[in-house]
Amino acid sequence: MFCYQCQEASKGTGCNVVGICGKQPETANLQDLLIYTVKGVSDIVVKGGLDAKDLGEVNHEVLKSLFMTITNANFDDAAFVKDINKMITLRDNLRAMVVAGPPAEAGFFKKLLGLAKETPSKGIPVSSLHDAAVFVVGSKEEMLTKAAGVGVLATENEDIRSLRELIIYGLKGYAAYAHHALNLGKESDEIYAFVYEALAATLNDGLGADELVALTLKTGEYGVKAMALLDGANTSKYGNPEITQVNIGVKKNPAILISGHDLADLEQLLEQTKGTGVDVYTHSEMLPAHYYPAFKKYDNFAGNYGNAWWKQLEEFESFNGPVLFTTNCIVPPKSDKVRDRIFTTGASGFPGCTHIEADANGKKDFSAIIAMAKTLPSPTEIETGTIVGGFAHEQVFALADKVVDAVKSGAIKKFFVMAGCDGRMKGRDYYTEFAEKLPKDTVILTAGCAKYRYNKLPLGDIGGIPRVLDAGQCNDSYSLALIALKLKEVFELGDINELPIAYNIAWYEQKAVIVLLALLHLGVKNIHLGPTLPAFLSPNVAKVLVETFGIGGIGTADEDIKMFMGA
Ligand code: SF4
Ligand code: SF3
Repeated sequence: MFCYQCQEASKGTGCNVVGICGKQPETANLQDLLIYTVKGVSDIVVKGGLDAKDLGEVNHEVLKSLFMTITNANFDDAAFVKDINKMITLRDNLRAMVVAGPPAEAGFFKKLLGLAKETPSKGIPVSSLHDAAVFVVGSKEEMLTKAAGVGVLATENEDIRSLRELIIYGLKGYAAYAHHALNLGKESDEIYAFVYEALAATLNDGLGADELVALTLKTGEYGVKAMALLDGANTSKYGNPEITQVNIGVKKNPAILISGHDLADLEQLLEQTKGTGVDVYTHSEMLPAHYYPAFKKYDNFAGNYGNAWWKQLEEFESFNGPVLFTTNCIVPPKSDKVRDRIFTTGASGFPGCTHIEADANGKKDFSAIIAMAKTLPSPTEIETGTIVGGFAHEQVFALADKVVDAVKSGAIKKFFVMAGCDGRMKGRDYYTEFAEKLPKDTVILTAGCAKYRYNKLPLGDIGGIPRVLDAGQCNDSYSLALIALKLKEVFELGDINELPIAYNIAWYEQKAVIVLLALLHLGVKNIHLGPTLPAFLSPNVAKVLVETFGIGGIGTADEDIKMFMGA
């Protein structure tokens, strides 16, 4: 195995024995092969001139496959073998549409693509397709043998490899966001078309560093579109997030803990637990669900339990009830006792945990989780009180006058965007120290699980404006970008970088990569990224990012605050 897609990459270079995240070598290799297969699908779509609007189910499966390979989403080999087989079947049928030769499976076009009639074969020679579009494997052993030659290291030039992987990791985050939107019935052909374009480009040996740098920026442009799509899907269905006090203590009822990012899954769980005497608590990235008006009507939506994902082993122990993962981040459970209480759905999975599939209408049956909850004790209290959040774009726009006055009067000197991920690395204490030591006339704008490093600190407020404004999940970094653009308009500035906003972002997995690329596309400069720079940036690629965009790492909290405050 070789994997360097996340911030925990072993020795800062890559995991090659077993993942620091707990990913086993075979799982890593199967993930490589799945990505390769999806690249093959993209090669056929692009070279065959197929239109994403005709590709229905293929589009959906491509998103899901990319999503499954995100750090800490899915550790289940059986799920990957099944998905590789599914993607190979789709790939082979697509190929039959564009090359001369035997026809596709009977009914394929109608069944999977929703086409009324078969598209006439374009007759491109099969030899024009990449190996990814034609390779054959049967058993899991054959898959693993094939995987050994198609992973990250198959690209020898380290700069090309770095750029290809930067694009692919961005696409993984992008696919995750597009998949959440899809679960709420929102999709867009241009979002799919870009996945095919970009993945096919990563197979093209004719593309050099300049073309790949351009494609990286285009990935950021599409990242904005994917986040906007998801924002529209969430807010049109559940309303605009509003200022909310979230209970962090516990109630007496037995309960289910829901983690991950998928609001459609949460809605189904709340509907099914309503009136059953079972409460629902959020964990980690699901916390911001409390900010949406639509979920406030559920009396059993009891609060948020615990902290960021990496504390789950101890927090699941004391929660006592079952846990539902809708997405990453899963930490491999150490005891059977906890593992037996974990359920997964969507792109997430863990061997030995029950996986709940949707039926043909997208409905999920959570009755087994509810039944288990009823047999288990209620959660053990680990803290009490409330935390405040809900500062997504519309809520902040509603407060705009107050915010603008505070900036004009000098009550607020600077905003710090500290969005992104949290993680278990000791060096992340930096973010707590940084938040604590920031001057009292500064405000933190946050989103993603990075917030858990400072959202329970008594940082106070400035004239009623809390000093930590939480917009929501990592995808709600989109809100932070909209807020910045709004302030630029209000202050009549020509450049977003003239605003009193500094960017000190924590990253961990690939959703943070698409957020970063989206910010770069919006023209944001001088973003600081920590706790360490990505292992997948080669020295030359890192140099381009530093010279073109002023990307930097982090130092000590004291030095960095001085630097950001311009002292
Ligand atoms: Fe290592 Fe991160 Fe890859 Fe896991 S996802 S194997 S920790 S680089
Ligand atoms: Fe967190 Fe996994 Fe990235 Fe969605 S839950 S931000 S790490």
